[in-house]
Amino acid sequence: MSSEQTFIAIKPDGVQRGLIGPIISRFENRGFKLVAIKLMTASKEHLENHYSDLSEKPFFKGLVAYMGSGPICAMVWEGRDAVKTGRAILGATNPLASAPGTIRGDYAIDVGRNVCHGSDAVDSAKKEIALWFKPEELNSWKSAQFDWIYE
Ligand code: DAT
Ligand code: MG
Repeated sequence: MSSEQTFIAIKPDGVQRGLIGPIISRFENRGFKLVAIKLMTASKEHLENHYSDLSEKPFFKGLVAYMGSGPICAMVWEGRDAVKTGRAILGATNPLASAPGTIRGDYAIDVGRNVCHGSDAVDSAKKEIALWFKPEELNSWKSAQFDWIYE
């Protein structure tokens, strides 16, 4: 359980529904550290690259269109076990299967409008961070809360 970085993105529906603040709060409140953030309307090519492992799926075209339909709030969050814990904070892919208390379980209904993305493994997090951010956009800083969050 080392310190990791994970790529978290508030999808166009989450941005449109005013959920940037509440979603950021969940990661901040848990104790994770924000190291990069930007609002970005992604191109078709960029999104096809981001979801390349799903290119054979019947929902791929619709997924890329939805993800490109407006700005996305792209972020990198850092902390102990951040990838796995980030997925737990998000909830299941299908919001109807997500427990209340998770982001998708509290804010979404349809799988195709599930408001938030989170990396599913340390390796994919590295790839996604490199796709969405330039190295100089990642901030290296020590949070003043660090010693109150970690033993
Ligand atoms: P996750 O976003 O939980 O990592 P995924 O990587 O399997 O899930 O799929 C990426 C996105 O694609 C997901 O957030 C919503 C969409 N999606 C997945 N399965 C779907 C389905 N059966 N029908 C429609 N959209 C789907
Ligand atoms: Mg995924």
